[in-house]
Amino acid sequence: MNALTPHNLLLAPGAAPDIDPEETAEWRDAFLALVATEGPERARHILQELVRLARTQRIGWQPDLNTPYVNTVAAQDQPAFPGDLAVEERVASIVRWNALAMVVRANQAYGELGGHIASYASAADLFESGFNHFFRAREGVGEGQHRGDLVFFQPHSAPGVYARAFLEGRLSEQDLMHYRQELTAPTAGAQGLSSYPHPWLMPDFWQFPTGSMGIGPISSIYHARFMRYLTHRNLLDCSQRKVWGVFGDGEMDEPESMSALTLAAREGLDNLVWVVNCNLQRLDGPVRGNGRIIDELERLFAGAGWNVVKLVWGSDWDGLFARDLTGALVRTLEGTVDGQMQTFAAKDGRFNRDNFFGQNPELAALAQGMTDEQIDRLKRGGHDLVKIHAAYAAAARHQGQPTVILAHTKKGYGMGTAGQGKMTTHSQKKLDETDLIEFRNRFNLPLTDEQATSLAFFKPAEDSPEMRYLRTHRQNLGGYLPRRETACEVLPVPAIEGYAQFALQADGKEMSTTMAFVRMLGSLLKDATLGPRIVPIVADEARTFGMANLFKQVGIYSSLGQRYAPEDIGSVLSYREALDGQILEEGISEAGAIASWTAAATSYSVHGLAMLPFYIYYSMFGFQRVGDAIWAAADQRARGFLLGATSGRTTLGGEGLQHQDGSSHLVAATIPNCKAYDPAYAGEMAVIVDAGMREMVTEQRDVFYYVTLMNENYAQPDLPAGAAEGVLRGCYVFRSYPRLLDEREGAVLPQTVTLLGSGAILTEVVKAAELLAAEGVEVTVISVTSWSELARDGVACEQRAIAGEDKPGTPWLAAQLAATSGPVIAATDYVRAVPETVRAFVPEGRKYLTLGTDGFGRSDTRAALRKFFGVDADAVVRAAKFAMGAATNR
Ligand SMILES: Cc1ncc(C[n+]2csc(CCOP(=O)(O)OP(=O)(O)O)c2C)c(N)n1
Ligand SMILES: [Mg+2]
Repeated sequence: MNALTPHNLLLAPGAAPDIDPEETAEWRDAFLALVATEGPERARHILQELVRLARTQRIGWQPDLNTPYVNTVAAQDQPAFPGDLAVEERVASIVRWNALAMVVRANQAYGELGGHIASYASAADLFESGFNHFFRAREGVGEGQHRGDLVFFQPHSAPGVYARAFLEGRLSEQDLMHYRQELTAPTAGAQGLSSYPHPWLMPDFWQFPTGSMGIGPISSIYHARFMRYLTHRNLLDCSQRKVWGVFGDGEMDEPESMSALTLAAREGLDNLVWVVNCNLQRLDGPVRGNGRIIDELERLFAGAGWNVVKLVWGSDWDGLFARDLTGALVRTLEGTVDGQMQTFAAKDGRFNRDNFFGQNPELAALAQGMTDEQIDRLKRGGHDLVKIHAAYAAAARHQGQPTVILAHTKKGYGMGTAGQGKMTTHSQKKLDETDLIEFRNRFNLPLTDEQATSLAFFKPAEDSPEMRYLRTHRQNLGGYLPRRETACEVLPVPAIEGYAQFALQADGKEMSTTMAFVRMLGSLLKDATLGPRIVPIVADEARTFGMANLFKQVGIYSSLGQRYAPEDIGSVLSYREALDGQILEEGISEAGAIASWTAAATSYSVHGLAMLPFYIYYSMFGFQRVGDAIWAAADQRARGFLLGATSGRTTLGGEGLQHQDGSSHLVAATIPNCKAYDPAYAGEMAVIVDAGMREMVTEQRDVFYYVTLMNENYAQPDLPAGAAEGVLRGCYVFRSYPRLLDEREGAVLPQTVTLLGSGAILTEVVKAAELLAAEGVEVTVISVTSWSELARDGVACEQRAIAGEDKPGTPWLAAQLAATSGPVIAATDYVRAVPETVRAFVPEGRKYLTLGTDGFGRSDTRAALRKFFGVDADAVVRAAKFAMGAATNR
C-alpha cells in the first residue's frame, strides 16, 4: 500500500464498532513502527505469523480479499513517465476525435449502420498507453526477432483502433468513410472496415475475433498457455512475448470470461495481462448498480490467484488523498455504489461539489480551493496516462502470476451531457453541433467550429511532433499493430499407406472408426516432421476413446512435469505427465478445450508456426455446447480437426438423451470454412484425414474439418477402388445388389431402389439392401460421407446456372444418382433436416424419402433405439417398399 496513505485508511469500512480505540491505536502504532523500521518484508512475515495464529485459535476470521478503494501502485512507487505526456495526450485526443467522427458520419449517412462511441471513449487512454509503450508487434520470424505480443481488443472499441491506424497511415480517410460498409467499399476505392475485429473481412489487420463477449477472455488465457506449451516443447521460444487483453467489466459476467481464471493462475501465466475497463456500465445500465464491480472483480481475481492491480484514481486525486488526514475520502468512496458513481460521472463539477464533496464537512474541506471545472476534470485512473503506464509497467514486470488491471473509467468519457455516464450511452451515435464543439473544446482539438460540426477527420502534418512521436514509438515496439500475418513453412504430410493401410484394406476386420482413428493418430505422431506439430486435445475422455496408450507414448503436457509417482507406473498405459508432453488434457471444460484447439489451429498465423490440432470429444458436447466458440475459431481462420466421437443419436446406446447427438452435422454445415464428414468406414475416414491434413498444412487453406467417429465395432470393408474422390466430395457408390430372386409371376415388387446412408446408419442401410435384394429388388447403396459437401456443391452448380454460366456443372450427387435408378431413400443418425439439405439435387422424377432421428434421445440398446427412431434396416426396407409402391402407382 501507499506509505503516504494516512493510517486511518487501514480501518476497514463496515467493520464492527471499535470497543477499545486506545488499544487499537497501540496495535496500529506498533505495526506502523515495524513497517517504518524493519521494512515491508518483515511486516509481511509478522502478518503471516499472526494469520497462522488466528487460524490455530479458530477465531473465525478470514482475510478480506479487498484492498482499499485506491490505486495498487502508490504515487511514490510510480516509475518516471518515460514519454512526452503532452504529446501523448494530444495524440489520444486526435484518435478519440477521429473514432467519434467515423461512427457519427456513418450513422448520418445510413442510420441503420450502428456503431459505438462511448466504449472507446472510456478505453482510449488504456489503448494508447499500450500502443505507445507496451504492445510489441512482430519484427519478423527470423532468429532473434520478436514475434510480437498478442493483443485482444474489446470489439466495440474497434473504432479507436481504426482511428489510430488512420494516423499511422495504414487506413485512408476513404477507408474511415466506409466503416461498416464492407460491400459498398470495394467499388468506392476503399477498404470497408468491419464492425468488430474480423480476420476474414480484414485479413491483414485483425488477428482475434472478439465480437462475442467472453470468447476473447477465455481465448487469451489459452493462447498464453499455448505459448508456454510451444516453449516447453522446444518448438518455439515464446518467453519474451505477452498476451494483452482489454475487456469490458460487463463482459466479465460471461461464464467463459471467468471459467479459466484458475487455470491461468495455476499455470503461473505471467505472460498474460488483462485490462478490465471498469466504466461501471454495460449496455442497459450499471454493471453492479448496488455494489462495486471493482471490488467484486478484485475478490474474484485475487481468490483465483491473480495479481490484481487496481487503477482507480488519476494523479489529481493524489493530493486529495494526501490531504485527507481523517480518511473521509476513502470511506466515502467505499460507501458509494457504482450506480451512484455513474450519476456523479454524468453530472458536472457543481453537482459533484454539492452532492459528492458535500456529503460531509471533511470532504467539503478537501474540495475547497478547487473550481467546479477542476472538480469536473478529476480523472479516474483509466483516463490518466501516467497512472496507466505505472499500472501496465507493474503488470509487465510481475512474475509468477497473471495480472489483471482493474481500470476505473467513465463510459462515454468526454461526451459531455450527450453521453458521459448516461444510461443510454452505449448505443449513442448522434451528437449535435453543441456537443461536437464541446468535445472539441474538452480535448483541445485544433479544429475550427466548421471542421468540428462537419465531423472533419483530423491528421496532423507528417513532420508534426505528434506524428513523429507516434511513429517512433511504434518503431521501437516492432511496428504497427494489430496486424495479421500468415507466412509459415509448408509441412509435408506422410503417405497415407504409411499410417492407414490397415484402414484402406481392412478386409472385413471388425473395429470402430474411433479405434481406427486413434491407431492412425498414434502412427502420425511418430512421423519425424509432422508428428511434433500434432496437438492431441481431450476434455477428460481419452480413455473413453481408447487413447490411453498415447499418455505414455507422447505424454500429457504439464508445466510442472510430474511430481508424483503415478499409481499405474508399471503399465504400458501409464498416466505420464511431462514438461514436453504433447497431449493437452483440458479436463472437463469443452470451452477450454476448444480455446486450446483454436490457439493451436491458428498458430500458423499467430506464431508463424504451423501446428495441427486434433480435438476429440463427445460429439454432443461440441457444436451444441460450444458452438459460438467454434464459430469464433472459424472467424479466426483455424486449421485443424474436430473429431466428434460417440457421434449420432443411436450409436451411444445406454447413455441417454443429453449424450446423443442428432444435430451437430446440421450446425457444422452452417459454418462456411468447416468441412463436415460423417464417414461410416475406417477407409473413408482415412481418406478424409489425409486430404484434410494436406489441405491445411501443405496447401495452407483456411479450412477446418469436422469428422464424426463411432464407437460401434463392425466389419470394415476395403475402400472400393476409385472411391477416394467420392469420399471427399460427399458420396460414392458403395455396392450394387443385383436381384437375387427371379421375378415371380404376380410379384408386386418392381425393380430398383437406391439407398443413401451415412455414418453409423450405413450398416443398417447395407442390411436393408440385402433384405430387399433377397426379395427380388435391385439395390444400389451409396455411402454418403458428407451431406454438407454434397449440398454445397449442388448449390454452387445451381448458382452458376442461375447466373447464366455456360457450364454450371452437374451436382456430384445428381451425377452419382444418374447412374442408378428407382426411388431414393436416405437414412442418417442425425435429424432429417440433414439429408433434406440435398433434396434439390436428386434427379427429377425420383422419389426422395429421408429417415432421421428427430426428437429427444433416450437410453436403450442400439437396436432398440434404431427401431424407435425408424432408422434401422427394417425401417429402410419399409420406406423403400413404400417409395417403390408409390412409384409404381404413379
Ligand atoms: C455474447 C454477447 N452477448 C451480447 C453482446 C452484445 N453486447 C455488445 S457490447 C455489450 C455491453 C458491453 O459492456 P462492457 O463489457 O461493460 O463493455 P463497455 O462497452 O462498457 O466497455 C453487449 C451486451 C455481445 N457482443 N456478445
Ligand atoms: Mg462496461
